[in-house]
Amino acid sequence: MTDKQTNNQWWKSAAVYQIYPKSFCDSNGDGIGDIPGIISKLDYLKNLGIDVLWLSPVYKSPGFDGGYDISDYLNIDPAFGSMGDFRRLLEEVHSRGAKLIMDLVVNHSSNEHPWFIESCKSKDSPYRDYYIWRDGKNGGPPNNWTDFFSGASCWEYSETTGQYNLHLFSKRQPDLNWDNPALRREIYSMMRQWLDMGVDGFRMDVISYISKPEGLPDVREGQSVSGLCANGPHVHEYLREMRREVLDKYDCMTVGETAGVTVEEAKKYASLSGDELNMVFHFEANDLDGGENYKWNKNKIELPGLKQVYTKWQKELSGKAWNSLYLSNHDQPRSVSRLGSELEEYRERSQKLLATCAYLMQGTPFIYQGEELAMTSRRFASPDELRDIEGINAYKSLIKDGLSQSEAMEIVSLRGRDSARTPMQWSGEPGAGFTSGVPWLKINGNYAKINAAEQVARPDSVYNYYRRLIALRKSDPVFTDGEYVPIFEERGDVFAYLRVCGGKSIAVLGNYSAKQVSAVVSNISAEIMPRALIGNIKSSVYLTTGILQPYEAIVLEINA
Ligand code: ISL
Ligand code: CA
Repeated sequence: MTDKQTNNQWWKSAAVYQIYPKSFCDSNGDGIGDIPGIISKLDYLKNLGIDVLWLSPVYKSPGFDGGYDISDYLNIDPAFGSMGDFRRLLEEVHSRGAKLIMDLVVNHSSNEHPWFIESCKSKDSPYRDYYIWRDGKNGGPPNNWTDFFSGASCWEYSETTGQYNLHLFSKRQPDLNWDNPALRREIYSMMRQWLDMGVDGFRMDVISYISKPEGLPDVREGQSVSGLCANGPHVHEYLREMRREVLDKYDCMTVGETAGVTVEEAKKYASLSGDELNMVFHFEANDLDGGENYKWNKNKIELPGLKQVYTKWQKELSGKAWNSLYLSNHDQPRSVSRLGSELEEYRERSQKLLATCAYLMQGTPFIYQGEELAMTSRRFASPDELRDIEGINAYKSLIKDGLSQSEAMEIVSLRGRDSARTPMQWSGEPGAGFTSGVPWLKINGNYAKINAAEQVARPDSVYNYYRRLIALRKSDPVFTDGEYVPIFEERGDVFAYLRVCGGKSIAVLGNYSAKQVSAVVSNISAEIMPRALIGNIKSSVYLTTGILQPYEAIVLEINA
């Protein structure tokens, strides 16, 4: 039954945890995280209060883009384990009352997928139209598009048939042709097989790019390939079809990764009427420091811009569509390094602040592995330490632009994707409790200090704060249903809002600066004694003085 029929929108109050399997827990010492490793940590996640696990791809893949290049959608990559291991994981997750969603990467496949291999063989292959093939133009590629990872042409020439195929990402990730009904049927059938096995839904990789613009026109001055391909002419039609053909038949949860989505588009993708997806990830917050256009810089995200984005999405989607709430993921720098403070006195406190302010807005919270420990972005010293195709290419191009090795490595460490993909820090033991072997990507050197074993045992740790925060969110419908009302909107140091529902008001206050600030909520009158529901400072003086300490967050019930 669907959520439309049952009105059981369990995903609205759920807390989701993203696992990047390669870096989560290695059970057999080969340096690569695996499914048995995940199983061994389920109690850690259960204790945190997680309802849904999202696994980044574990399908068979040559691994040129961390598994986002899939060569077999129906099997598990041997590096992660077997199908038996996967079924056991699913059972163990379900037996703890939790759910599991898979990453669905269907804008493109790997160039090693049998469909693509067949597609290359001849123009008459039944798989030819599973991909996007075109003749060249004026002795070159069909248009002037460049790919997201190398900056070279999006078109790969094939000698065999004398045509080019399109790839928005690397050339090892040819784009699938969603305009072909046979391809769509194949994908729906594959999705049904996972759902029939018991999987509880999907996170859909760059799903906003699946419908390419009519005629594949050249990018003109001021346009981008991403802008041209996002939210294409048939994307909503295809998602509605997917909803009818697949999703409506299951009680599942879907979140679309929708690069280039605007609030207007999000209202269609994630409409509460339930025609397409349950929610989407937008990029407007993370793009504030450069984003899609050009992220290889040292720009900082400033609070005023961030508040504007948060508030716009909260207000615009209210009553119409559903928000996702995330601070970072496997493509973004660590949130504490980017938006909080790495200074030892403030690192834990600022991570707690970020979580409090982000996750008490309206929407479904997503926690990226290690955030609950305030893990930091790793700084890499030399290019041979990098593993990510995007970062490696960016390093080369920064060097070409004239930067020194250390300047280029600093930027790639700050903004590249490897920095947040380093192995989970489970303990202070060698290998950080992640592996007994050599990790596939260097562990952050601070694991002796920042690790799960230490934090689980310490009541005021980030981990235990996240546990209380998740429990608080679930304790009262005001956190799911309450209206979002921004306060102190004009301030550049404080992010604050009310959640209001049925005569109840909650105030969430966060000081994003390293200074003490005064922030008295005007509608707390003398007769109303506010009660602090959670806060990141034990000796807070806020209730008596209205003063917030550096990076303080406090949540008040103001008229109970
Ligand atoms: O990481 C990015 C830029 O630095 C993003 O633009 C990213 O490429 C975009 O968010 C799409 O991400 C997803 O699809 C990619 C994959 O590499 C990412 O890991 C995945 O999250 C291609 O499948
Ligand atoms: Ca392993």
